[in-house]
Amino acid sequence: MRTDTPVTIHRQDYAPPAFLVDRVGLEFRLDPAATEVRARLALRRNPAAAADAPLRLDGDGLALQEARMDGTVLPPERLVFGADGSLTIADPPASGLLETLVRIAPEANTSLMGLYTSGGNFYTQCEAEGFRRITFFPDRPDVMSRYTVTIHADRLRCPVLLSNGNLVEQGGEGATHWVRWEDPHPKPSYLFALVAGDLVSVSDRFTTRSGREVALHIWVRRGDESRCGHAMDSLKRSMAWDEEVFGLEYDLDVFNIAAVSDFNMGAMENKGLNVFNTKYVLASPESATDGDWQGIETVVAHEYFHNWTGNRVTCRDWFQLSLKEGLTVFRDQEFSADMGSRAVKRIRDVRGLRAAQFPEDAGPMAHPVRPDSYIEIDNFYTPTVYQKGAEVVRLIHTRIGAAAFRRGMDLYIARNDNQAVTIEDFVRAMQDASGIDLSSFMGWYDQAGTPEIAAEDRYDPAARRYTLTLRQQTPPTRGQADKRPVPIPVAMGLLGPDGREQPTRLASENAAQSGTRTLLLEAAEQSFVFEDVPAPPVPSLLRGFSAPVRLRGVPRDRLRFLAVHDTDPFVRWESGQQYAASVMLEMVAAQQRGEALGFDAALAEAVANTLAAADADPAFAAEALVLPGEGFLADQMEIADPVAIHLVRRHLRAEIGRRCGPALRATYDALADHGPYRIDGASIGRRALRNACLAYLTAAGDTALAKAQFDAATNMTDSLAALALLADGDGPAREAALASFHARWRGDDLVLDKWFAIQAMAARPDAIAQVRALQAHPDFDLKNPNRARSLIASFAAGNPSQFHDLSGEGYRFLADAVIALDPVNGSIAARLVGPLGQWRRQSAARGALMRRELQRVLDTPDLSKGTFEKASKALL
Ligand code: B3K
Ligand code: ZN
Repeated sequence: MRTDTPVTIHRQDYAPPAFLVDRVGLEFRLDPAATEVRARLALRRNPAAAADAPLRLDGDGLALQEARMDGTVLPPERLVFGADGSLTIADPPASGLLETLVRIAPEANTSLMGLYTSGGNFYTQCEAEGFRRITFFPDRPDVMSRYTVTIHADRLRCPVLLSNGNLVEQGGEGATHWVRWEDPHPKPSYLFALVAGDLVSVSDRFTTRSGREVALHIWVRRGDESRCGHAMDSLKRSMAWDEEVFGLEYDLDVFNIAAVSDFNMGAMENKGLNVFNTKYVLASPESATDGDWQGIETVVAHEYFHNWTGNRVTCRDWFQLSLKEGLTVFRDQEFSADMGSRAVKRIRDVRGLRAAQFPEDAGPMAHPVRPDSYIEIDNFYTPTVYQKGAEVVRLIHTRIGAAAFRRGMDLYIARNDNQAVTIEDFVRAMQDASGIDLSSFMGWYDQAGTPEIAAEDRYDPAARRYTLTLRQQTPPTRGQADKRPVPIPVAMGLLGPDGREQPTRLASENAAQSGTRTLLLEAAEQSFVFEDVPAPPVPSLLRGFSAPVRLRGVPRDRLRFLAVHDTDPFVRWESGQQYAASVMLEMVAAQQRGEALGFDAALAEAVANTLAAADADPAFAAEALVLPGEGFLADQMEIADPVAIHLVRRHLRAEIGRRCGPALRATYDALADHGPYRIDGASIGRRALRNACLAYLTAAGDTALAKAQFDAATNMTDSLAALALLADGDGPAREAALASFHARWRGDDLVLDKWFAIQAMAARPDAIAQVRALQAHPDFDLKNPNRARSLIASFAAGNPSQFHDLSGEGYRFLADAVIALDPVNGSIAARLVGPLGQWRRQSAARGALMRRELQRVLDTPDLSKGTFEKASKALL
């Protein structure tokens, strides 16, 4: 158990920083075991803070060698060290130059926060609070400074020395050399970066529309150069897109990306020097799937877009995190939609939101997009802050329209450039640019929980009048029992009995409108009256998923109708999914009662229709073919039954595979790719559809086809799709395929991650024994976040029927992993706790076992505060 109770930070307690730091000079002497960091801070009292506020500098694990103020050594009695690692300087002057020298050990840093080594090279990660592990500093985003960074290092071990901004000087003789980087833009400490080592670059150029020549470099380990093309291409397309869509240009002469295989998350937007997980840089057709390909495009764009939304305009405090993350996710979503199929992109994003954010919003870690408190900010880089945050930006976009949104962005940046601001500043800019009162939209930022809406309608044939009543309510979440209504834009249309879209006229309007319109549901209940409606219509609601809500109670006959006829592709897909979900949930109930599992022929019919029309848009067809996932179904149940859900889904897949066998096989054969391998939207869509067919055919018992595809595959998408299906089954084909895949890819970390993940997610009765055995595999490395996630998180989050095995062994495995990982990397350990927190949604027997494991985690000595926060909140 922790002996202290970690401090909770509250949003309401915000106070401006006591001191500002206008300039920072950093000087590094790099050494894996003992790096020296000399910092010169030009400080002055913040006129906006109390005149006697102390000069407190954050620090974490720093060994102070010396400290001077304006050249004079500070005596020990003026240096007050806090238990949290901080340093307070007694009797500070109103302004002055503080110089400190500290020593740190990058090679001993397994947390991957601050300065650390990976493969003998040096990398940093500072967001959110890692800079304090490098030097003493007011490590908070509202202290923005201009940085000059000098790096000294061994010339042979570290030929490449990088930091933010522009390279301004270099030199050195003999074994060591040095470089100096200057970043002309003021920035918060979390955007500081340093990369040094034996790296090679793939380079290109981009000319901005005002004529700035930008050198682009992607820095990788020797041998990885040939796999950077897609990342570079994505970067150039992102730069062009941001100019075209938002008028935002890059603002330095160089843009560096460094790829590292030990990294806590996807990537980091440090000013001018993005650091990326290799997973989001390196790709070749043989080694990366289409999903990886799309992930690279998205993440490269996301980090690049942060240059304006995050870096030039940053967050006042970490409660405002969604100011940069929600907005930047919205921007990367729009970018990807413009690069490929908008409808398919939207479907995927909504799938992701429902898989991760909806359960979070209904669980113990539910928090508003702008949280009110935290213990460890690292725990709040969540689907709620990112994905729901992006949905809220989208709501505003929908409400005020694209043109006003663009004006709002211009205003937001013009007003707030080089400042650390709040979510109110963003909403105010959108409001001022549009002239539309957006004050009630703050409810979306301040209330946790997923709003539920329901529709009721009435048709009056004599008056040709149609009345649509919409109701909303948000379920209570911890600490927020009563919720007020939020403004919900409901994009909608009306379909006539013939399935055709009808023009609509509200009673308040003079003329009818054609196509989609948006109703604004602001109250708990509101009625919308449509005139001149010739026949009882079917309403198509929430087109394009116009708000992150749960739409309840659409009758099945309407779902079937909409799935076939609606003009909006999202609603067509959604209605098919909701129809299938409602059938499946009924089957789960039957399974629980011990009744035989029937089959709803409409599901096979829908698959047949999808296949018949698949030519027009294979990627959409692939999305439509996939049955709702196990997590999505569990999230619809008060008390989930992961085993019954799994059985039902497997049963249905086999049944559909049998009933639609010939059509599935015909589509599968017709889509065989004989030409050269191509990565474009159309080719990706065809592979997705073909592999969706393969999944049904395999479920129906034809494993020979998967084996043949695995043996013949020349790209990772097809190879992995087949391997996953084989790994789910039994028999010699399984073992042979896994062994040959391992033998072929043993030298490639990113592919080996897939090999671990596929086995962790195989829903076989021996899954727990398998993951335990894999943990002892020589290629397993708990210290590497990608590898740890590929086994542990893939099992706990991606294999629900086995994770929730009634023996409780799945829970024990996860808790053991958290306990082992916590002292190594607390931030990854904390993120693994999540699945155990869902105990309230499980049966009493499972819940008790889950709580026991959470308690065991909590009882562990010296737990990190992040893991403490997750485990203790989960138990509440
Ligand atoms: N801003 C980083 C995330 C940092 C996470 C720190 N625990 C990546 C991104 O969202 O772009
Ligand atoms: Zn981001």
